[in-house]
Amino acid sequence: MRKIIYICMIGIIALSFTACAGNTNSEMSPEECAQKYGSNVLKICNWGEYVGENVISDFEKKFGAKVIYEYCYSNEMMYTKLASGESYDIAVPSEYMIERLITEDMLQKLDKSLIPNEKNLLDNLKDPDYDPGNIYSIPYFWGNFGIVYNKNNVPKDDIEEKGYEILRDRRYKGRIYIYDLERDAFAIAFKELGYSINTESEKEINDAYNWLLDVNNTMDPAYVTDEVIDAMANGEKDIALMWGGDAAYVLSQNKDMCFCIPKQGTVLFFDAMVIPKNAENPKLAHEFINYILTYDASMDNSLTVGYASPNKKVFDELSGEGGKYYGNEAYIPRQGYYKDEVKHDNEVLRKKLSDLWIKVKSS
Ligand code: N2P
Repeated sequence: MRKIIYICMIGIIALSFTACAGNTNSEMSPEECAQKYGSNVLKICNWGEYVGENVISDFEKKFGAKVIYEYCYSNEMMYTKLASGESYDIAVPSEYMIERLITEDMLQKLDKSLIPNEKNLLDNLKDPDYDPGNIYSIPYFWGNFGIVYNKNNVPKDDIEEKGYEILRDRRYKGRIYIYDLERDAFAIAFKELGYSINTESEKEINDAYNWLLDVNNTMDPAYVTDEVIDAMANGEKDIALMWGGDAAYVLSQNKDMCFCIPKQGTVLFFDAMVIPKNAENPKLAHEFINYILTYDASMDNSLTVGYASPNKKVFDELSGEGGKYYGNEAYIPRQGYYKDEVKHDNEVLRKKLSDLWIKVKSS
């Protein structure tokens, strides 16, 4: 079991970690924090199972801060919260949502003089297409989408040959988990059919819809979010579509589990920290971004949840010989494969996929 317990209550749970005034480990008192940053409260919106065991409490101790930490389980949910005026100091959307938030003028430009640890980033995460120059965002985790499978029940050769088509192999009926995110579920259908995950073609979207419909109607899949992590670590089903980081954790817990990134291509994603326009404590938000890029916080993050670190030293150590994720193919994102793609914001997909995904799941 992960130490961070997954709690699901209509998808959203707010946890408040209150700094203990007078804590002897504090480097800054809450009063000093409030004086320096204007307030000692920092409100964060992040994915579930996505932060190191001590990352928040250490930040609170070091800066005398009180962190209010809310979970979001999709980019669309994050967007809805921000667009409805809810105020966060930090949010951690994926690249395609960052594109949308920039276009809609919902983010603050970062003050790089407050983020000297930006120098710790891996080279390939600097100056990304979705935010040239990292003007609005600093990477938090990155990785692939792929298939976790139980090697005792699903032959390696078979899954490597079939890729996503394994999801329609009747031998695995009722033995499959599908991650409940519309852009990613459609992405695997697009890839299986040889299309771009960013297609705007009505025919291609319709073909992908029919493919997913067929999987739904013939294979009896279970649609899940983060509960899939412990379920696969416990070997409850044979096949699961999962994020690389969650998969890395599963593989580190259960030696029967393997990870396959299909030859049809997959999603390469980048989740990054942004400061929304209406943030109430942007100064402390900059401090948090800088803190996440430290060796200790980055190490705790990746060690706890298994996602690839944006911090070069941490990434190299964990994936290198002797590192916790050495040889763990789920931790190290596949780069440079010609069929892999990064999602882009696209109005056509945005409008259609949400409706079609509901139809798939309720068919
Ligand atoms: C789930 C985190 C998913 C992040 N634990 C993918 N962007």
